[in-house]
Formats: sequence, structure tokens, C-alpha cells
Amino acid sequence: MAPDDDVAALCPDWPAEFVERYVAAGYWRGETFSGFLRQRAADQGERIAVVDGEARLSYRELDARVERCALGLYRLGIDKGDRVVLQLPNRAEFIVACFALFRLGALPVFALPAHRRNELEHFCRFSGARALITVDRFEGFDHRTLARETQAAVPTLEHLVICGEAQELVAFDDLLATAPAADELPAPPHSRELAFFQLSGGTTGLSKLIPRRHDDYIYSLRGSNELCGIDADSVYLVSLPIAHNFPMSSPGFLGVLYAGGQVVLAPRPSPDVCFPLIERERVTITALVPPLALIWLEAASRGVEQLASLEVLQVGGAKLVSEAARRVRPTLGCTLQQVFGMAEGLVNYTRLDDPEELIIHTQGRPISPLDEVRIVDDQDRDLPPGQAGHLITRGPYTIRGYFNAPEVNSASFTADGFYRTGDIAVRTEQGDLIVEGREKDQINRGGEKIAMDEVENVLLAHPGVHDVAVVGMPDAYLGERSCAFVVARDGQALDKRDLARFVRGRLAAYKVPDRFEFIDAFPQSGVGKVSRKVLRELLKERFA
Ligand code: OOB
Repeated sequence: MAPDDDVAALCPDWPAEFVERYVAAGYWRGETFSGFLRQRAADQGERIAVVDGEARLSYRELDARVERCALGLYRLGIDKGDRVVLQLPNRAEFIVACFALFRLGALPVFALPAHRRNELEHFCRFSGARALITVDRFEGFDHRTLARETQAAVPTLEHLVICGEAQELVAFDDLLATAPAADELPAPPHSRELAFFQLSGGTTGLSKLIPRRHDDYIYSLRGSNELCGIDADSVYLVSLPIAHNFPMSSPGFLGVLYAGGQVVLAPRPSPDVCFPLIERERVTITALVPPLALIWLEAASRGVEQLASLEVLQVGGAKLVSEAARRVRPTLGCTLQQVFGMAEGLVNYTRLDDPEELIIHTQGRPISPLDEVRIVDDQDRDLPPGQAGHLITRGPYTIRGYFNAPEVNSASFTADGFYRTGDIAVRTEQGDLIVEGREKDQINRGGEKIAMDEVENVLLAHPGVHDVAVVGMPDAYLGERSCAFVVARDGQALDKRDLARFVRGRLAAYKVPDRFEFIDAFPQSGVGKVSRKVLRELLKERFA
């Protein structure tokens, strides 16, 4: 799409009656991201906002950097409504770039550092991005080269901005050279306007873009802060990749900045990095996916003195088994908070003062009294408490549709605007939710989502592959891993390592199948569709 297409027109909005309802309830208050940062800088400018390694930025310094960065981007040609793909690890530059784009009304598209050629190209092309902001190298990978390759493939992509060694490209630090004069920046955006795009985990092929607005997202921050006990004295450690919706908004770094608290950035989520940071910065709360929680529990059993300040450990993104949930308080000495959320909106939390058994066995309740959560059967009829069914939802921070995807939208949303989450859940008599499973064609690998057909489509492009089907297999540590069943072309001998390398060059490493199984032909489930169910059975047999 062309950069000057009207993006807003391609993002379904809430009907007027719902806008009125959410405004009347006091949920949508007309605040914007750059507006609240400005306010915090005015109210408590000398307090520390962000800690990145040895660098400590006060609210005043953060706001000043954001203004400079906004001017730098504006002079480069980035203006209101322009999409900018942001692919940065957990560094202060992420937060600066993010708020600078918010200030301009330009729209960040939040890629993860793990994303590779196919994904990045898709985000840039599909959003019609004018710029990509990335890093020189991260975890041994050369992002600068990936940026150049992406630019060669996507005509709209005019600018590449690099954090670190930029070579001939635009250096992020150079963007910060000049402080803007009073009227040098354009008017800030309105709270009802688009603020950014999150990425969907994806169930069919490539990730969809999730349009979020200032009003709805900031409401979810405020609601989360209240339920997570966040205030100006909170210190939040960003352990997970910062661009993901969980560490961004539940309450995440944005919630904590909204409250005037302190955000500490961890370059990696491992205990050897995070435990010393928790001790040094007196961290009070952080968020993990279940496999990392298991690693932290294991590490903490060798001593938890470093974690003395930690009050809350949030775990979400995938189901935490109750045996692990039960170990959190005795082992880490803090309260567990289960978080069942989605980038499309709805977030559920166990409450900090819930009875321990609820915290261990449920995935909590929605943020908002105006979250409408229904558990329905195959005909969308409501089911009583205790009965498992499809979870569908609408509310003051759940989107009404993906960006530029009318067909997907008609399948993923009901006619009256409920989002079909693809999750199978039960609601207890008391209103707590328990996630029982999933109906969507997706593998949840320890919180990282894999759309099976995205991986299949990549493998189908391999010259030796005739056909392929990817299925999930249960795993004690990750919850699920992926297995690709491959039919070779004309009896060719295929090498598993070569297939893995083929996928790794194109997609995020977590999407590379954990296992490859060769098979002569696929079991069919009628109408020529591969039966994943039969393949999963086959996997069980081969494992046994
Ligand atoms: C979070 O967001 P996404 O968009 O990566 O994934 C959403 C999906 C949910 O539909 C569900 O299938 C699964 O991830 N999920 C859980 C879960 N939390 C998420 N399944 C079982 N138990 C949980 N606690 O993953 C996300 C976004 C914001 C906050 C937290 C997680």
C-alpha cells in the first residue's frame, strides 16, 4: 500500500454508542502518550524514569530526548500517520523512539528482535512503512544487513535508522542532535486517533496488524496499574522483549511510566542478568512467560537474597501449570499474578489479594467492568459457568478489527463486534476464567505464538519438499513444541539440519520446527485436508 493511503480508514473503529459509553464511564479521558510523559516531566522531572545498564534517565531527560528524537525524525520526513517499523531490543532507545513517534502521531509497528527476513519484510510492506528503526547487531545477528535487504524489497521504505554503528545509514544518536524550538514540531495527535500497531500471534499465515489508540490503550494501563499495585514507587523490570504487549502494557513499561514509577531494562531474561538487577535497583515487579518462570524457580532454589524487594511476579502468555504456580510464593517470596491477555485487547489478572488457591488455579478476571466476556458453544450460544466453550469478548480496549483485513475480520469478529479469541475457557461461578485449550491453528511455544501455515509455507518453498504439515506436541517445559511432517519430493533424501537452516534464515528462531519427521504421504481428513489430529497421534506412537 502507498504511504499516503488513509490508514485510519482501514482500521475498524468502535461504533459511536460504544465511544459514548466508554467516555461516559470515565475510561476514555482524552489523554495521549506524549501528553502524559510531558505531565510527569513537569510534576516529577528529577525522578528516575528509565534505567538501562549504567545509564539513568530522569523524567525530564527522557522527555527532552523524546522531543529531540521527534524533531530528528520529523526532519528526516516522518510525519503524522506514517508507519515506522521498530525492531529494537530492551534498550532506552526503544522507549525514546516509541514516545517520539507517539509525539509526531506517526505509528510504530512493533517487531520483535527475533523477527527475520520474511516477517520484517511483511511488516514493512503490509503497513507501507516509510522507515525502519533497528539495531546494528543483537545476539550475534546482523540487523543492519537485514535492514538493507528489507529496504531493497520494499519500495516505500525510505529510511533506515540504526542504534549503534550506523555505517552509511542514519545513526539514531544523530537524530537527537537538536532540541526543537517552541513551534517546530507539528501539533500532537488526538487521543481518539491511532497510536501504534501491535502484531497478532497469527493463526493463518502472516501476522495481522492490531491498531491501538491512545484512549483505549491508556485506559488499559490505568486499569492494570490499579490491579497490579503500581504507583510512583514501583520499579518494574522489563525481562521479556519490550515490544511485546505483555511487558508493554500489562502494566508493563508504559503503565509504570504512566504512574511515574521506574522502568529497568534487562538485556536478557536469564536469572544471571535479572537477579543482580533486581537487587541493585530494588525491583518490585516483573513479568515472565511460564518457561522462564520455571528457570527462575530453579535458580532461586539456590538462594533468593537478591530478590528481597520483589513483591509481584506476573506470569502469562501461556498456561502456567499449577505445580509451578504453587512454588512461586514459597520459593521466590513474592505474590504470583497470573495474566491471561492478548495483543488484541482483553487482559485478565488474578488479583493480588485473591486467595492463594485462586491465584494458583485460575487465569484471573478481566480488567474492566465494561469488558464483556462470553463463553459460547459452536452456535455462539452462551454456556453456563463450569462449562468449557469458545471465549469471545468486546470492551473498552479490545479492537473491533485488524488493519486492512476485511475477510479475516469477518471470521475473527462476530457481527456485533465480539473478538473470537480462539481460546477455550471455563468461567467459574465466581467469574474467574480458566483457560482449557485452544481451537485456533496456532502453537503456543512457551508464550511465543506460531501460526502453523506460516512455517509450512516457508518449508514448501524448499526445493526438496513436496508437502508439509506442522503440528504441536506437548512439552513439559515449553507447554508445546513444534513438529514438521515432511513429504520429500520424488523420494529425495532430505537433511533435517538443512531444513532447519532454511527456516531460520527466513523466520524467527522460535518458529523453526523442534523436530522433523519424514513421511510418505499424509493422512487425509476428507475434502483433501491434512488431518493434523492423525499426525499428532502418529507423533505419540513414534515417541512411544
Ligand atoms: C499475550 O498476547 P499474545 O497476543 O501474544 O497471545 C494471546 C494468546 C491468548 O489468546 C491465549 O491463547 C494465550 O496467548 N495466552 C494464555 C495466557 N496468556 C496468553 N493462555 C493460557 N494462559 C495464559 N495466562 O500472550 C499476552 C498479552 C498481554 C498480557 C499477557 C499475555
